[in-house]
Amino acid sequence: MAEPFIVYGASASGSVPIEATLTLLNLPYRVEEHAPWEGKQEANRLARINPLRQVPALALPTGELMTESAAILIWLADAYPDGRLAPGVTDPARPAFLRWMTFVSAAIYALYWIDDPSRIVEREEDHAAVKARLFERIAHCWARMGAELRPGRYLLGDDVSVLDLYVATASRWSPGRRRFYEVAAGLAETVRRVDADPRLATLWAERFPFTPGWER
Ligand SMILES: N[C@@H](CCC(=O)N[C@@H](CS)C(=O)NCC(=O)O)C(=O)O
Repeated sequence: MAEPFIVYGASASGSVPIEATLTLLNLPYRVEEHAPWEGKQEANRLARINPLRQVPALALPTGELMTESAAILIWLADAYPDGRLAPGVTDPARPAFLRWMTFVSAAIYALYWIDDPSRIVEREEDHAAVKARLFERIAHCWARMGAELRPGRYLLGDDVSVLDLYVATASRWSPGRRRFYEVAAGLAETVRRVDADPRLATLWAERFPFTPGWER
């Protein structure tokens, strides 16, 4: 039997949409837990997998390692087209798919590197202001996406795609879902649909539970 996929990740992190994708595709995988934000030792343990000391990473059955959440999600959807988790290369929805996958990764997700403001600002008294501006910028990016996308049942039309899984997860990070609903009201129904997908109920419960007050 082929080696299963190995997801290097953590609950509530960017590995969750990848785990959701593997679940919807019915592909065998196991998760190796890494939470690099928990300290130097944890970060160094991850360095042997990803020298950037970040999750997610995915080991393919061939042994090749991928990092970068958007690339992993697009690759999985393309490599297993029967799962219909992305518009195909010639599908009219493909440009929008690539655009918004890259947008979530580059304009939004990458900003969380300064969720620890000491990485860019020395003075501790400035940290709260950095965080406030960071979350404002993220809300602004969600607002842009909300203003430009015209979702159907899902963000790109009638079929769920890896973009929906990506947005359903990332929109729960700070500034949080309530703010997301405010600034991108047109996308609210689609993310709620993904939250409620019965095929993902176990995954959400184990990896990113909807505990009381989760929407913030
Ligand atoms: N560009 C990366 C970003 C990954 C990322 O920021 N991961 C966070 C967890 S959700 C992380 O590992 N943070 C630890 C750190 O940056 O030190 C991707 O899209 O996969």
